[in-house]
Amino acid sequence: MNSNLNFKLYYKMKLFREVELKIAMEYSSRKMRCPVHLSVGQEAVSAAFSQIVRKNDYAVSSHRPHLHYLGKGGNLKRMISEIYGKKTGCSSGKGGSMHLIDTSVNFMGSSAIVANSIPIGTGLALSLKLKNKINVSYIFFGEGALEQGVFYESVNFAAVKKIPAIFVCENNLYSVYTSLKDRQPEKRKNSKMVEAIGIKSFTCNGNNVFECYKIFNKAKQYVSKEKKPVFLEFFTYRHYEHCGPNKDDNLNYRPKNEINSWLKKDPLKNFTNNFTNAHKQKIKILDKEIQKKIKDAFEYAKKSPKPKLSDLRKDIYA
Ligand SMILES: Cc1ncc(C[n+]2csc(CCOP(=O)(O)OP(=O)(O)O)c2C)c(N)n1
Repeated sequence: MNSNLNFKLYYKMKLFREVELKIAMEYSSRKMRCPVHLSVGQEAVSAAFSQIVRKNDYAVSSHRPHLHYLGKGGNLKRMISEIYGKKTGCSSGKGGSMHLIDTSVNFMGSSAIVANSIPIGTGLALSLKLKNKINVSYIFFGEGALEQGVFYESVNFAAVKKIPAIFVCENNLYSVYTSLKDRQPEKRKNSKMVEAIGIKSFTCNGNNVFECYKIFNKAKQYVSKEKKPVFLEFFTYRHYEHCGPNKDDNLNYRPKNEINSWLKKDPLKNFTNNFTNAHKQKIKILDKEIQKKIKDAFEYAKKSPKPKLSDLRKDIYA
């Protein structure tokens, strides 16, 4: 457990968890005026992604994009500023939590409309192929996006055109309050379905950061070698409500035993337990660094100016 990679994976998971918890804590002061979809419990996927993705790869995401943006190398100060609606935000304070975009790190956008960014990420993959680039386009979405027609159009297009797209599905079993079993045929394997459309697919335990790392690595190598797209499905669970800073287990739409069994698989807790006492000192140093980084980002965001009314029509392309 003392390899550099393990510390890097720990650092990212812990940073991601603490950022989301800080947003949750500050939310009640009513200075963040956009809805927030937190990824507490789902950190392993983005932490692993952060160690595989390259600067010139593209990424797009959904309504739950914080950790994908940070994983892609996005700037924490700019993300927190965006959530506070400030001019220094990555979308100039006009997008909010669900509409992060930062072309300086090739994070090409996220959208509140379920599945909306999938064709954009697919188009980016096509552009990479047309320009003979070695890079790939990562397309993040929840399993709810598999209930939208554009997912199938995009996967079909990617298969036919043999483009470097990595479709990343974080399957957390719920679309808002509705369980997977009420939305998709029981026992259907999404990976098998996507394979039938013509794309190589891998599934992965989304609570094991090292497994996630291995799958991202495998996917990247497959796309580079075969020049074809890949579909990845990570099984994971959100610890907080669908949208907002609270827990909503009192609503009883998720069975108690299910919640408890997933909480026991907490990706950060379990990974941290693997470090021996000899590494605790290093972990302490990393934790301190993380707290400072988050404190600085929130102070920066709070102090930053709001966009001016005259900026309202800037950055509009259509
Ligand atoms: C086209 C569309 N339909 C419905 C919604 C309302 N909505 C917002 S998030 C969401 C749940 C999506 O679930 P999933 O894709 O699995 O992502 P998760 O929230 O679980 O991360 C829904 C139905 C929407 N934003 N867009």
